[in-house]
Amino acid sequence: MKIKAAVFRDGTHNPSMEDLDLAGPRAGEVLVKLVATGVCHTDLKSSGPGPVPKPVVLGHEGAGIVEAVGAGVTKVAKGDHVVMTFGFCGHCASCNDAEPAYCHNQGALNFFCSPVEGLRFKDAGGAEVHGDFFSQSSFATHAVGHERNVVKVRKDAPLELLGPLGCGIQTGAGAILNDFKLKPGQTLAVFGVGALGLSAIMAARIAGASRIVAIDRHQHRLDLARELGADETIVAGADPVSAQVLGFVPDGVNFALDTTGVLSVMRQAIDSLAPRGMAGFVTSPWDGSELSVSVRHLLFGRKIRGIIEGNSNPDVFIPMLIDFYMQGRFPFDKLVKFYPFDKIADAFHDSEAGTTVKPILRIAA
Ligand code: CXF
Ligand code: ZN
Repeated sequence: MKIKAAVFRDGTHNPSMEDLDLAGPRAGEVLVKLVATGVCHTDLKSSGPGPVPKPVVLGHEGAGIVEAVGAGVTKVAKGDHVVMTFGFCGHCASCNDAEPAYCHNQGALNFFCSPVEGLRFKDAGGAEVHGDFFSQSSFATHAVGHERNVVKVRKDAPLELLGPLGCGIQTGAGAILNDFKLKPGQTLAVFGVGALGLSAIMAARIAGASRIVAIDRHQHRLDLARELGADETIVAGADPVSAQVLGFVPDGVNFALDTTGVLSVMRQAIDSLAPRGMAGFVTSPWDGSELSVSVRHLLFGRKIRGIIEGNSNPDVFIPMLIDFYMQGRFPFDKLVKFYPFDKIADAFHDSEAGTTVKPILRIAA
């Protein structure tokens, strides 16, 4: 079928809006007419050098309406409202253990954009364009996902808002609720309060955290963090942040979440931990550089853990977050600014600059 999509060709944040031919849905797949899609920092990084081949249609926080299903699909039907999430294989050891975010085939299904069945898009000249980014490529009027990474959602929720639950929001909230399993009375420091960090703070409030410390370079984000549940805020600057966190929570925090992937910040998160505390990180330096830690500090039962996609089981966790939102307990709409689809370059710019926490592109009414 003919669709419109944003095609990243030259390593910049400026895609061309193009007419493409889309193949599918194949067996097990779902064709979604997109209503809106979030923009995540992984889209920004993936438009440049790295593992994602070009030209490519990016986008991995799609929300829309099922238009057609391929052979054998039983999970959703035409007309269902869905959120598209990350791809996973469904048959490796992690998937079998219901931890699909750690799928052993994660790279192929999310970043390499070259499915064995062949590329999904052709441009106006008949040349191939990579798709299947995060098993969706949602910067487009239509996207094809596998039924595994398409989550049916309640129809009374505002569909245009829901896409970011597929990645950024579930990553932050899931780190707290699925991975840390923070208990009432425990303490948390969040390093970097963009979409992930703010989602973590809202989730920690739901879980009953006794003290939440937010750290960021931008005062306006810290103001929002306080509004959403942070008790203390720290403007990251010259002084070691860990000393300031210990000023608020002298024993150290039970949990520290780094959302920056900046090694010096990750080290501050680890240095803020109480004995037996856990530091989680949700992204890594794109260049693969390594972290130095004090082994003596870790010896006291402290732990460091990588957390992908909030260790979420999306079919369970995304509807749960929507229920929290509808109950007024998880107001993630406060993070969002909407852009028309053809202003995608502005959305990328504002996300990179930090002036918009979570851009959402409106694609159709
Ligand atoms: C990513 C984050 C880095 C590891 C793979 C998954 N999530 C999406 O943005
Ligand atoms: Zn993402």
